[in-house]
Amino acid sequence: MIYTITLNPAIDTIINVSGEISRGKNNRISKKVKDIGGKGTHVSVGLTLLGIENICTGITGKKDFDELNKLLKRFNVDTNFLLIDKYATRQNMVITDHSSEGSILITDNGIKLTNEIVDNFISEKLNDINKNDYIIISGNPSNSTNVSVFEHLLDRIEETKAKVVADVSGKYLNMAFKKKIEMIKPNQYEFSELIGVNVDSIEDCIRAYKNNIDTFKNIKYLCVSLGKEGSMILTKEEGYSFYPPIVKNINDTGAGDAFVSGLIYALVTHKEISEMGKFASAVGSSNVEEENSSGFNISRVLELVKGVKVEKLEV
Ligand code: TA6
Repeated sequence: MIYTITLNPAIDTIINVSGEISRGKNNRISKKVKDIGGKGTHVSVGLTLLGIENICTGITGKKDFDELNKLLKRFNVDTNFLLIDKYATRQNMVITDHSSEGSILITDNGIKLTNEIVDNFISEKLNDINKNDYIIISGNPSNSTNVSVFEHLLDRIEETKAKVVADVSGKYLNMAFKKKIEMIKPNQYEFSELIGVNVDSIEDCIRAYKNNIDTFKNIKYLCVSLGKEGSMILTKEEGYSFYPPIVKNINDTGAGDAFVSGLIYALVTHKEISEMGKFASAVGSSNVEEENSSGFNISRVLELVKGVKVEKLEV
């Protein structure tokens, strides 16, 4: 079974304004919708759309969770969250306009997690996980959560020998990096922060990977996303870079999560690495063309995958 874990899920309010948003003028709302937020939730939507059975789990506040759950049920996502009394599911905002320059993301903090909450989560929601399962930790816990609590979660999961995919950043990525992880997906800034070397291109990434090969010994697949520069997947044996076709940027919030759902689909259906990156790039590109942050258009993915350029890398 595949479990996604969202440690800080959200309900996003997507606000579309007419024309190009700018300071000093009245940016009038042309459309406002509620959508799924919080990364792992988006990965579960993607996997469900791709026909991959998964359980969408995580930890959130009880208040307002029903609204998030209803949004997930629209995609027939199987949910099983630990709900914390006295807290609410956080509310984020995604602002889009007609500039095709990308969205503006404004996020609330969320609940401070503790070891006790993590232990309750594991015993109530992940009690049966084992070495045949995949655990997709996508999205950071709230900033107020001590990194030692995140390490506690990783250690509890490591005991089960389940395979872990981590799409987290900052201090949480640095922590995940120390553990035995199947796949991590930093963007170029997170990758630069991880290895302490500035990375601006695919070439920089390869050089940095080769110069730090020992530090990646616990990571089977290193996937680095470089925005418009494309992405790359490196293992000890081989590496490829991927360049998606240009698409109209309606809303790029959620594209990284859609990309992850494409990676996981390819991973669990045993695709070659060259195919894994092509498919994930097409899924991410299809997501960008959608007004909402969650989901993508499957038939559009199958069209876009033909336009993804792949280059084999010397690793
Ligand atoms: O990746 C997209 C997204 O999940 C948005 O839907 C928004 O909720 C945001 O990221 C949350 O990011 P955070 O890092 O605060 O969990």
